[in-house]
Amino acid sequence: RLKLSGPELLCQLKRKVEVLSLTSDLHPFSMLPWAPQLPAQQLTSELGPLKSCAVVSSAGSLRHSGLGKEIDSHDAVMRFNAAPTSGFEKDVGSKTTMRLINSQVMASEEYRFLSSSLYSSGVLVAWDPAPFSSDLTQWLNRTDYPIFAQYQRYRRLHPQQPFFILHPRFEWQVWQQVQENMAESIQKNPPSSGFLGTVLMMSLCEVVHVYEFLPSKRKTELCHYYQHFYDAACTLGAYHPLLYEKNLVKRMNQGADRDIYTHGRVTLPGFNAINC
Ligand code: NCC
Repeated sequence: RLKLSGPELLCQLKRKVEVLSLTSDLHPFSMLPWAPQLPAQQLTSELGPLKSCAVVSSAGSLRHSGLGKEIDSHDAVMRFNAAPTSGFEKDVGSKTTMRLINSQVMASEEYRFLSSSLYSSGVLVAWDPAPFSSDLTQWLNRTDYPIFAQYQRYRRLHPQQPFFILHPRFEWQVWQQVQENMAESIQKNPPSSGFLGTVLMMSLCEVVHVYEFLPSKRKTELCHYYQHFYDAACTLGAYHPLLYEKNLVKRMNQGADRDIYTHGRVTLPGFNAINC
């Protein structure tokens, strides 16, 4: 199969992936009594366009990076799941514009989704590993975790905070792009939050800097910068096709290789900034 160049990959991603979120008028959600809790508008029409954006992976290699100031200098900063800033400002910054969370974080007791202040700043965006090519009704009745029950509870507690749910079509469109550009078959599990968030930001921002998704010289088996837990699978992937996602990001990077080594920094253009 033909191996696409970086610019070709970027154009393909732009052409074939659309960031879609659930809206209150979308069938079958529109039939449900809690439909009015869903946003009336698409995430992309509410949040963009933005100039410079930072995507902060949760990797252990952010420790001792000193990247906090650089990360905060962006117009918008995206973080993931239960990743905190408090106590780690020097390395990861303190600004949180968007937080992308998986449905496990919303549903498992240990993450205190309904009670922790961690989730209450910025815009929340949630996703659930929906079955491949299932329709929305099937998904609604059989989500991986109880994302919708938790969504309703959270919305009642924080009615003013913007909170979007990604359409499963988006996650599988991204997966398809990873698969189409790899020589081998990849596991049929959705991409990691990190890669979904990167593509999401590429559709909102003029330029996206992704931190420690491609590991720097600080590469470590420490899973997260905020926990004392060691597992190389966090960086290389097990459930998610993480290694393949990273391969794709490496090929699309427009920054210098040196920036990856020193800062764990990748530079990607926003979809509106490329001419295809
Ligand atoms: O670990 P997680 O992701 O929250 O990390 C966010 C994103 O950062 C990138 N990452 C993280 C660690 C690391 N060493 N290298 C990295 O590149 C990845 O892109 C990752 O997506 C997820 O994708 O949602 C994930 O969530 C966790 C977990 O559910 C949450 O952290 C809540 O604790 C998953 N872990 C487990 O299910 C045990 C993880 O597989 C993926």
